[in-house]
Parts: sequence; structure tokens; C-alpha cells
Amino acid sequence: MLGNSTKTLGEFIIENQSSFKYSSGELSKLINAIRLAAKVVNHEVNKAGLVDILGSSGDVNIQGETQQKLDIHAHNKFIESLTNREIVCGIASEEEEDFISINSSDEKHQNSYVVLIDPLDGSSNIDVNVSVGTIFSIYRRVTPIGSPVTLEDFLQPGKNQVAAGYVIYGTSTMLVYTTGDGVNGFTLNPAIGTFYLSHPNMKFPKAGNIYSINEGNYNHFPQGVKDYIKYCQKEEEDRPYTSRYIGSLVSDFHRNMIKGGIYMYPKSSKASNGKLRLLYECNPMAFIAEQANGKASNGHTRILDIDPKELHERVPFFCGSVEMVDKVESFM
Ligand code: P6P
Repeated sequence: MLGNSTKTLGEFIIENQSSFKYSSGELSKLINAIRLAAKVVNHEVNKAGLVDILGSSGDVNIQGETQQKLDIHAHNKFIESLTNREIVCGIASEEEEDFISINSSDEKHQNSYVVLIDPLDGSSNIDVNVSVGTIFSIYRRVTPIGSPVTLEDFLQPGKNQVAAGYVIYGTSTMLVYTTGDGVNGFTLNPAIGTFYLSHPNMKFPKAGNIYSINEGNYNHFPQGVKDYIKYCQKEEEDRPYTSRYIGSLVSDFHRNMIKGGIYMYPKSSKASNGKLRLLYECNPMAFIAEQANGKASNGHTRILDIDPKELHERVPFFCGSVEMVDKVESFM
């Protein structure tokens, strides 16, 4: 897929900013902020195992503070990068209970965008050297520019997103994002710190044979989910399904988008709304999925149509190849 692409992310943004329905410069600033933070976090993630194994060999920052927990470190780097661009008026993060209001330097609250982020999803995998990811979701504020950002600006349905994407810190580091005009993947060349367009116009295959779910929770799933799993496992020549579950949403999603498949995190008797967060996990991944001809629902309702009530609310999540999501919904 890498091919001989020489187009950089920067060139791609410039070429495509006219298709961004708001001010072109604003999109560039947003994606450039994400790009910078992704490089910084990538550097830390790649050596995290070393820190964990050797303990005190971790870096200290310029204030002489010891290496922070990687989730918090990633959170801080994305906050810092987004704050410095005079483009974002508020940020919500998995790592913070409340949203963070970003005051423009002139204190006039002129910035138009809010960003919701899971700074390091799947971070428990760091210790076992499994890939992890950052997930981000971007909206225009709905309250008047010039006034302080409010919770209302964050509790928007996913269909209002203007951009969304993820960074996957895997065997290679990739930035995959959409602004509503398709999905494109960029691979980092760490030697020169440049992202190159390696996966243009990414699309979910309509069908696939990979299902991703934590089958350890089987006994706690709704009957429809149990029936779908048995359907996948049934030995019939036209259904050579395989189960692949990394325990890192971004990694399972990314593999399924390339090969065809479905990711499921249902509700269960242990988790009445499932585990994944609507605003900074399910909505951005659902926006990407739909832009890649895939589908995302809570088992009954389109994820992007759900009206959020709380910043950290959880929803059941079924996402991937459209025929596979349709099939599991038929069992529900
Ligand atoms: P479980 C990581 O914590 C995460 O949010 C997703 O990235 C991942 O798919 C899921 O939770 C794993 O959860 O309960 O199967 O370990």
C-alpha cells in the first residue's frame, strides 16, 4: 500500500483544504496541531517499553520532573499542541473529568473549534508491546463566538463532526483522518519525521471474515450477540470466519478497515452500556467508518445520530463492514 507515494501530509492538506467547508486555514492549523503531537507521542510510546523494563532510565522533562504516566503525557502533549494554535476554544479528554476551556490570547474567545480526544487508547497494551492509538473528534462550537465555551459545544451528535481521525502507534505509526470527504492514511517516516500519503481513499470491504470481540465476556452478552458469534463459528464453507481481538480499538478497527471485518463491544450484564465512550471513541471511529463505506451502530441506532447527554457516556459499539454490521443487527 505504501507504493511510491511521495505526497506529504502537509502537501495533502494544502491540496484539499478547499474541500473543507469552513475557512481553509483553520483545517490546516487543526491537522498540523494533531500531526505535531502525534510525532511527539510516537517518540515517547516507542521507548515506553524501555522505561517500563529499566525503570529509572526514563527521561526527565525540562522542569526536572520524572517521566509522567504515558496516558497523561500524551494528554498533555495534545492539549499543548492544540492550545498553541489559536484555533481551539475547548478540549475534552478521557483523562479529564471536565472539559478544558482554552482562552485565546486576546481573551476574546474567538476560536471556533472544540476537540474531544482519547489521548492513548489501549495504553495497558504498552507494557506488552502491543500497538495503541490516539483518537480525536473535531466540531465547530455551537454557542456564540466571543463567549466562553460551554458543555453544549461538546454534547453534539456525531453527525456534526467536521473532522475525526486516529493515530496508530504500531509496527509503523500512521495518521488516518477524514474531514467528510473520504478517509486517507499517512505513514510516518521516523527518519525524517514526515508523514507520507500511504493509504489514499481507504474503504471498508462490504463484507469480511474477521470478527473482533472479547469472547471472555460471552456469558454476559445479550442473546443476539451470542447468536451472531455462534453464526460466525458455524462450520459452513461460505463462512470461513476468523476471530481477531487485539484489545486496542484503533488496531482492530484499522485492520478490519483494510481487510474487512467487524469490531463489537456490546453491552453486557457487567457493563450496561458497554465500555467504549461515545464522544471520543465511538463517534470519531463511526465518522471514519461511514466515510469509508462502513457502518457503526449501537446495535439498533446509527452511532452518529445519538444525542449525547454526558461527556463520558458509554454506548454499545458495532462497527465495520456494512454487511457484517447489518447481520449482527439482524440477530439483535
Ligand atoms: P476489554 C482499551 O481499553 C479499549 O478502550 C479499546 O481500545 C479496546 O478494544 C477495549 O477497551 C478492550 O476492552 O474489556 O476487552 O479488555
